[in-house]
Amino acid sequence: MSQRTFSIIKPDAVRKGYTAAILAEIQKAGFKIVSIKRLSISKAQAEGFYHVHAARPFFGELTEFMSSGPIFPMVLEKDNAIADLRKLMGATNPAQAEEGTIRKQFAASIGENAIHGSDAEDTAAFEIGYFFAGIELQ
Ligand code: YYY
Ligand code: MG
Repeated sequence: MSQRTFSIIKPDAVRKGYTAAILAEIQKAGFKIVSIKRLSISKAQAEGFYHVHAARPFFGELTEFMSSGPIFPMVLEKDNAIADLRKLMGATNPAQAEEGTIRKQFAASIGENAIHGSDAEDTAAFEIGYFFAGIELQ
């Protein structure tokens, strides 16, 4: 069944000029790009987005990094989108990511790992709503 998920091309990948190559991987894998935009977020906005990780030791670094430059948040759609995007992304630590995954190809470290993808239906709904208004999602 068709499903929507949320993704971000993170600041490291944007800085390195990987945006188009990552979008090509996403489209090749059969995702429809429902909506996409380029913007920069504040540290407070990054903290709100990653609130579930607030108690983790890496929270400060993570939110500093996510607010360090432009990002491309996007909403993607396909059958089984949430799980399939996680597969296409590869493991959080790119050193452990499978060959051919986005993180294996484009990420340098666990902290700066090129792409975000929602991990469940409820987090996808929260994350889509955090970055996009209903009028942007038709
Ligand atoms: O969903 P995913 O991005 O694969 O990993 P999460 O466990 O949700 O962590 C979010 C984000 O935090 C991760 O993409 C990089 C960063 N992070 C980190 O810097 N160090 C860790 N040990 C775990 C996660
Ligand atoms: Mg996650």
